[in-house]
Amino acid sequence: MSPDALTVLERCDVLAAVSSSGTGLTRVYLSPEHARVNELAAGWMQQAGMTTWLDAAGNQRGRYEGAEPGAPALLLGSHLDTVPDAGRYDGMLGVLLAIAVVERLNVEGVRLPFAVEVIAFGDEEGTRFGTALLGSRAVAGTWDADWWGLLDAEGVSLRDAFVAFGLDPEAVGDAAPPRDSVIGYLETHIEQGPYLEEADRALAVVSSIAGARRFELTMEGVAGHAGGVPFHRRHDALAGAAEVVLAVERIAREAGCIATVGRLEAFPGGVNVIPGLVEFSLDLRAEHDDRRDEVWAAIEAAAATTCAERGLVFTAHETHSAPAVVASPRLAEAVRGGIVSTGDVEPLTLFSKAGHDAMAIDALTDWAMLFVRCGNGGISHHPDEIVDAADVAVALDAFEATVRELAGPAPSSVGAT
Ligand code: HGY
Ligand code: MN
Ligand code: MN
Repeated sequence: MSPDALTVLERCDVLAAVSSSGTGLTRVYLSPEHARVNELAAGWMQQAGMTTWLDAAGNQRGRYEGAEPGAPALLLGSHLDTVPDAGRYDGMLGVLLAIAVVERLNVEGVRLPFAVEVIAFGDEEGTRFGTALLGSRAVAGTWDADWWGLLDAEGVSLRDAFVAFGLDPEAVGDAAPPRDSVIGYLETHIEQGPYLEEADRALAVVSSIAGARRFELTMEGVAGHAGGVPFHRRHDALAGAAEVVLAVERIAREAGCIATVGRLEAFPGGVNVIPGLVEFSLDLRAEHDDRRDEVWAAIEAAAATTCAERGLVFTAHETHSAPAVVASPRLAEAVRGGIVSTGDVEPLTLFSKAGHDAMAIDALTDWAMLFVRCGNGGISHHPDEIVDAADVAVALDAFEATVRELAGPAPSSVGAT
């Protein structure tokens, strides 16, 4: 087992200990825990021979110069933030594998025809402010000024969180590099699904990433006495919301899309009170945006029927939208070559149902992704998320080979006899 693959896993454990919750792993954008893992990543980047800086959106950046100082850069990266009660490899593994690739180049004194930059994005999940990909959208130059008013669960605005983190909101545009200073983006990430485990393969090339839309939904009825109000007089917001939740599952399954209600809260919340209001979330994804949007229209229609039958009012507020994106054939071919170099002569290609920072970086430059098998049936966004050390080792070799493949044939050493 290569020592650097074991180091990657040890560093995943070090990062997993940096959590805002006493139990489990939760780390959100622009938090003290985010600042701490940025410091750790910066130290490992410096050890790998990189110059480091915190960019204008709070992403931790590192740069390893090419043969010519100031050359355009190949970007490698993933994210350091997590969902609540997360696993320790979603995002973190990709950042640490990127650093390990640079460390290998540095140890050998290899300088490529391009620079290599590693980006540890600060907010891929959107856990704190609801809208996802904030760090990578800043790097892509697609920051939306409307986001400054987004509030977290404590009522802190994104703008105030920037200032508290030591960032200048007016300078957020500085996180985006000039387009001609970047030659592409590569991300290694756990699959977060069961397909590699079922196929008994360690790695795969990603073909495309599902487009996603997220909503905050409400169902409003009339609160009332759980004993005194007969059924025919009820406007039970929770019964109505439950019908919508099941319609979401039915409609998405029939359409071959993926939809999840991850959060639901009934108010006023008394066991002897008919719920008058339900607030719930919707995460909707599909390989093609038009299909996803058709499913959303069908869900809205189903909600309208429920409201008509039960005398309820349904509202929807969209909190996030990211279009489906397709990997660059050029870069995906290099990833495929990297996998082949590890002995897997017919690499699998998978469509990613999970979202990734590459979705945002697609607006800046070409991208490709390398998937790594995760065990336990591919469980993720869960403390039982797990990877096999041997798979991490082969992923590191494949990732390094991909970067070197993009650099072209190794220059023959001058004066060789
Ligand atoms: O939600 C996702 O698919 C990603 O893990 N943020
Ligand atoms: Mn995730
Ligand atoms: Mn992720």
